[in-house]
Amino acid sequence: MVATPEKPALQDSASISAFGKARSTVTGTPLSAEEVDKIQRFWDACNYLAVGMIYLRDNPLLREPLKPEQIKRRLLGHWGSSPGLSFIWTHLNRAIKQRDLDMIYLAGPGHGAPGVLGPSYLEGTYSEFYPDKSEDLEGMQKFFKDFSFPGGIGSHCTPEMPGSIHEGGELGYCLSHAYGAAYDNPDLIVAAVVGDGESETGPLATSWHSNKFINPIRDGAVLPILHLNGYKINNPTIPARISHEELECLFVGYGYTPYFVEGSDPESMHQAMAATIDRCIDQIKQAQHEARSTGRAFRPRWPMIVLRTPKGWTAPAEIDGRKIEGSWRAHQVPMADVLKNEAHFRLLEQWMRSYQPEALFDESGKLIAELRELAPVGDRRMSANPIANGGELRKDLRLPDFRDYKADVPEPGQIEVENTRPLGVFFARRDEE
Ligand SMILES: Cc1ncc(C[n+]2csc(CCOP(=O)(O)OP(=O)(O)O)c2C)c(N)n1
Repeated sequence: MVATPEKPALQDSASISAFGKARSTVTGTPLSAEEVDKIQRFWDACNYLAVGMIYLRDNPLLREPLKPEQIKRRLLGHWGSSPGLSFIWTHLNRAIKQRDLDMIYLAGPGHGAPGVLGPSYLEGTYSEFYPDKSEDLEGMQKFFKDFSFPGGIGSHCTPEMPGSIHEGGELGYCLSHAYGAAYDNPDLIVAAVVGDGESETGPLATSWHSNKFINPIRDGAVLPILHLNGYKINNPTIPARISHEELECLFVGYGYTPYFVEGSDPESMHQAMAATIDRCIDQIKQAQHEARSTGRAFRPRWPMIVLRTPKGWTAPAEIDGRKIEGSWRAHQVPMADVLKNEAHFRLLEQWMRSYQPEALFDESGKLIAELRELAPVGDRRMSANPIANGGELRKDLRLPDFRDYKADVPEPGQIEVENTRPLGVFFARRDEE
């Protein structure tokens, strides 16, 4: 008998750290030091708002020392996903501005709504839709207080949220919705953030294959971004526990070109993310140009990004000796006992002040102009894009009168008619009209 040669065991990635300087497939430093600084501060503002929404009901810019009565009685919301979601948003904004892109954003982990509501408020869109949440101290206070409050702002990316076509409460449908939006929308790029936990659901695991149905001439593009923050509530995710090679092969097998961006050091992560998004947009535009100029609808190997960061990125590293940033404990409210624990209460204030709100917002409470300039304007804002704002592009359905397709039934049980055939005729006529 011939002995089977021993295969080397697959490397386990439990040791792949989400921390440290950026490691990325695309290298390069496309940003100036000034751009890195501004992007960082815009993201700080997003993170500040996310924490504020989860914890505060008053004193929104901490203009006075925090008091217990300014904390919400019931703390509800998800911090863990939020910093990654707003990090991605901030970087997509740069690409939109630079290239005048028509782009929308879907947050698969829709429970990370604070990470999407924040940028939408900073871009001014939220206040345009909801004038009581104005861009000043008073508006920010209402914005914080109403988050996850009965009758107020939903804790997930609800339909009422400007720019949201995907709620994300039931995990699994992000890519299906994203591809649905891209079909027949040739100029649109749909950025679709998929949670690594979400990626384990049946619907999501199947929907990677939707890239097979994209026609690069007639349809827009989807840019999937796997948000690999390692945990799904209390457990590690499978994508975070397989080797780099296996993960890469998985997405190559699905027909994508995967680009990795991994780490936590802000400066190098900003450079890596900017360089990677630039590459992805170049690749999308190149494929579309090739198909549209030749009339050949081939299937490109569309780009996708794997973003590995600590869960709850920028939260306190540890509380009472227990890891928070980069751990499952960051999933929801990292310190749910701030009203009972004085040390945690102080730590919350310290955490919020670490984003330096006084340098991000002006006297009135509005984001300072030099940071506001980072966001696109008008309909180019992902939060204001008409494609993602219910009712703005409403068209009447072309519907012939269904009564014209009815089956005549003179007496019960006398005739046999299929239901699908008349329905097919109905649809065919509808398309003719
Ligand atoms: C279909 C479904 N199953 C379970 C849940 C409960 N749930 C809410 S958040 C979450 C973890 C999601 O993890 P991930 O997608 O990685 O998002 P993140 O870690 O960024 O919060 C789970 C399992 C859900 N919302 N939907």
